[in-house]
Amino acid sequence: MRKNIVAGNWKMNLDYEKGLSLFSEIVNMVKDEVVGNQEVVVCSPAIHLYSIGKLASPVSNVAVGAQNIHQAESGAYTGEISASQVKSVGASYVILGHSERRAYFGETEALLTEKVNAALAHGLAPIFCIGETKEERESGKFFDVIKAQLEGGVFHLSGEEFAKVVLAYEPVWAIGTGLTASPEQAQEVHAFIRERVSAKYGEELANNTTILYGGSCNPGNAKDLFSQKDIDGGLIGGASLKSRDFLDIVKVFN
Ligand code: 3PY
Repeated sequence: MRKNIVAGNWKMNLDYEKGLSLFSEIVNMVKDEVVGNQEVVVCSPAIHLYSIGKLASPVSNVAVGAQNIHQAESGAYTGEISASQVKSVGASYVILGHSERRAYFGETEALLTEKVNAALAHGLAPIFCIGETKEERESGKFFDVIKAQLEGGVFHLSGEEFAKVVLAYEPVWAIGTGLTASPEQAQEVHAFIRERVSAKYGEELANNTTILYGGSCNPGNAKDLFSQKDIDGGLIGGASLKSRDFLDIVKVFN
């Protein structure tokens, strides 16, 4: 059976102390309130990773992730962080292909392929984001866009490698806009993604693939979204910065 995951994406928010205290609150609330098998992941800025990794280690179902890595092993890449460095501070996930990185940092499918390979080579599970812009949705091209992002970013992997990848459908028009895909719109795309995975890797692997929804997911809409057949959790932006809101989303799977 596939895993249900709720992952927070803190983006470039929270100074060191604030990040630590939010993470401690999350860990305590998870201990007290989570009774299901859902996995909780916090993807923090790099400055928090070491310390929150230490706080997370006694709690088996809170994992830590980064928001980016460089594709190279090591070397003269001022300002960058490698997969092995991220792994060495206790992270187990890394978000790759987020639309903000595609749009503001020019990340292409070719580059993302290298980053996905680097993550897997060092035991980090990619949370690989895909999703269409407003124009692509309105012109009806969104299935083509999503297909191309899957083919370009992760379909070069072997089945064994792909089994470690978590996918996240994040419609760009729903990120930071307060707009959310309706449960039906999201389910339609999730079912399409699972069908593409099945065509490439077979039904069993497709049924075991966790596909998250992201894009203005909050405590008010999480239940309706997560009750859809092919939605296995969420990648949470703004609502992951408030422990109560984040936990209320996590607890949809209790
Ligand atoms: C959002 O919900 O804004 C996100 O981008 C989550 O990654």
